[in-house]
Amino acid sequence: MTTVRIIGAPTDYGANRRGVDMGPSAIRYGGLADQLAGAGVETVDAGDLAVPRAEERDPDTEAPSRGNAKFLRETADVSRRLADAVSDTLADGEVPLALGGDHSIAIGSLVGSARDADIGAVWFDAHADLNTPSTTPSGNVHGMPLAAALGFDEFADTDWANAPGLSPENVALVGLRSVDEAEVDVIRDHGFTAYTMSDIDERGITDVTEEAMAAAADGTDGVHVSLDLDWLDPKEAPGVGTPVRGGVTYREAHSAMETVDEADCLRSMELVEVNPTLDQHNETAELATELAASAFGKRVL
Ligand code: 5AB
Ligand code: MN
Ligand code: MN
Ligand code: MN
Repeated sequence: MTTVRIIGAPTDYGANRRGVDMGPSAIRYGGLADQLAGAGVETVDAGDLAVPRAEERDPDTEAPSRGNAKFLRETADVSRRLADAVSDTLADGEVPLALGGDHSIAIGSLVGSARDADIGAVWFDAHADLNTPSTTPSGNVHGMPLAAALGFDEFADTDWANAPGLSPENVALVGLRSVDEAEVDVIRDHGFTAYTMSDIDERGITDVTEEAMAAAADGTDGVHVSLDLDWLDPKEAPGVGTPVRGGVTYREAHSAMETVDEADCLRSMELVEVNPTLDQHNETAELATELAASAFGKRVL
């Protein structure tokens, strides 16, 4: 029987909106353990990583080599500890499920998941998250985690990002609809597999997700699935800091997660960007728990 280890990472250093640090509580309260039980997996909850409040820290954007990235030192600290928790979980034969927090936590998840293995990643997100301190339009590190884990630009020489076991040929982005100019060039130049919302419209979510999982898994030891709740349309998932109209529907999202399960190569996963202060009756957090259950095998019949 699969055991899923839940690891909370209540950060908001990487986002432009306070409140995303309450994501792990909201997702647990939204019924994560029950949903996963419904998927027939065992769960253990490792609690939350200790994350100092952003107000007590200096975003420190003046430091050399940090470019315009805010809270990069704090992000490095959380990333190191999350990477250890994720790699320990895998070493114990369990499946890590990290709860954000903002999407910067993906750096720790990916580095930990790729510590002793070659991995792929599928990025379900409205955004590409491929900015770096030199290209970011906002300074927010939640727009950079994929670039960080791949060791682009300033992240190349760090000891906390740049996962050696992850390369762009095994990264697939699904659901793109808000991509910065610099990110468009990066996607074209590095051989990513990338699907916009138009691709999903034309080909259907099942086809696209099957292909994304296959491209990510090819030649690797398994796939990390990163689920940013702003991947969904804001009508379905209002509780996110950077909503973009025109996202996937409730049914498409479930169908994609069922396809993730069927691909049978899920190694690690995270649910990120749930912001309870922007949500309605915790519906975005509840949706996150349902989608995780589908990815771990829950079915109606
Ligand atoms: B999210 C933007 N590309 O870099 C930037 O929600 C938005 O983790 C990033 O996908 C959105 O600031 C980050 C404009
Ligand atoms: Mn996003
Ligand atoms: Mn994201
Ligand atoms: Mn966001």
